[in-house]
Amino acid sequence: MDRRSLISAAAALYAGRKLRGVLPRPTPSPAQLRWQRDERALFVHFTINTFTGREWGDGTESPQLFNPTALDPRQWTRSARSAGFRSVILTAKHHDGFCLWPSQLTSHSVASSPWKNGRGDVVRELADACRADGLGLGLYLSPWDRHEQSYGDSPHYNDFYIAQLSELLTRYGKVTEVWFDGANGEGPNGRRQVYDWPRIHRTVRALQPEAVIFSDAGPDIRWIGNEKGIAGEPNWASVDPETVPVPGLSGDRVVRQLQHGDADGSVWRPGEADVSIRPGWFWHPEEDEKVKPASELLDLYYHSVGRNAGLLLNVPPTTSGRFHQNDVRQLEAFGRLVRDEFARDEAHDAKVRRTSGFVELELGRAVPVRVIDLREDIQFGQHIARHRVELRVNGRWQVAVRGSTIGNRWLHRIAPTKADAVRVVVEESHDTPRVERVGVFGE
Ligand code: FUL
Repeated sequence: MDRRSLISAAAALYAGRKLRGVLPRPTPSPAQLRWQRDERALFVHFTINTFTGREWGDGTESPQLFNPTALDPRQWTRSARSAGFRSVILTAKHHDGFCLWPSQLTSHSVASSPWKNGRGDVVRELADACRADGLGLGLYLSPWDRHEQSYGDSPHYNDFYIAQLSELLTRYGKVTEVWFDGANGEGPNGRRQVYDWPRIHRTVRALQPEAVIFSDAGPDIRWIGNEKGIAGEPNWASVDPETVPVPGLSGDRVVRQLQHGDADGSVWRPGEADVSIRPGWFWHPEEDEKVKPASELLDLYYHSVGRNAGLLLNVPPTTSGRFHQNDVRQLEAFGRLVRDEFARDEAHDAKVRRTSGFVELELGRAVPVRVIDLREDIQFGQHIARHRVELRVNGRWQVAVRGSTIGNRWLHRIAPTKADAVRVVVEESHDTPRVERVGVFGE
């Protein structure tokens, strides 16, 4: 590089740094804010795989196989609601291409199945159940379609896909989340499909302007980078959109960005942590005894919601079309654990002293502190990069725990410590720190 280009490169770098410092930091849209406050969504993987015992169908399955004996989406929504979930996201179409609604675009759907003599519609029944139980409706439409002949002929399949998406977004009332996974295989003859993501996003915006769009690359909600339900630490809601421009990329840089976000990221795109209550996403009878116990689900709650992410927990119906009793039992027990865990905020009548970046709570009595529940006022963006929590034990302050980001919610679990005052000190922040809430939970 010659001297002139060196100087201009240095100037550009400097301008970039300065710009980053003066550009406003990103903030959530109203839909993203609502989504973050909801915390918990239930994932429902159900399709022809439920009947074949597979995780990925290859698209050659006969629709005759789909025949739930007692489909009951109201059972799903009741369990979801009782466990504190605010929406349900259904695999309207998984990779095998079978549609759980009677799509006009293909005969590979419930309309060709014996279920309800081909007159059933799972999406409709779920939409009705969600409405009845006051839950949001989310739909997963797999871009990868192993049945559809036009797959791999990019313009044709893109038209087909947009038409299916439009059916889903116009027939069933309000949709709160549209879910796009990143799996993208070869089409027939080895042709690779190039998806038209801008058109897909435009379609969702036009037909369901209040829905959030999920994928590795957002644009509203990002995948957390693993299927274990665990967010990174730190975890920023902001990302650098250039690092994950489209779904389906892999590599350390991509995973790091998904797990942690980016303190200087220009775009607001909080993480959603998906995980299944069982080893697989779909129901397999041999996994009936492998349902995660409620205590493990509570740990996942701490590692997702408690780390500034959303928890998306999958519960797969059986061939009956209902959740298995083992899943229902653990799901409901999980709901009770969360309720008990946060039943009594010992700080609710505390005397509060606060300045920017410092909050002190006088509890008025000694409490065996077990959980500290922090919230940043993210309407104004996420800025806190490092903080610590101190407890006053027998009149002396001691550091209980150090943390990094806070965001919508950060939960610290500590060994129970009897303290009569709690302090949160922000040690580093990218802009004015706003600790909105400090909850203190005892034994
Ligand atoms: C992935 C799919 O390949 C899995 O089958 C599952 O649906 C998971 C949630 O997303 O992309």
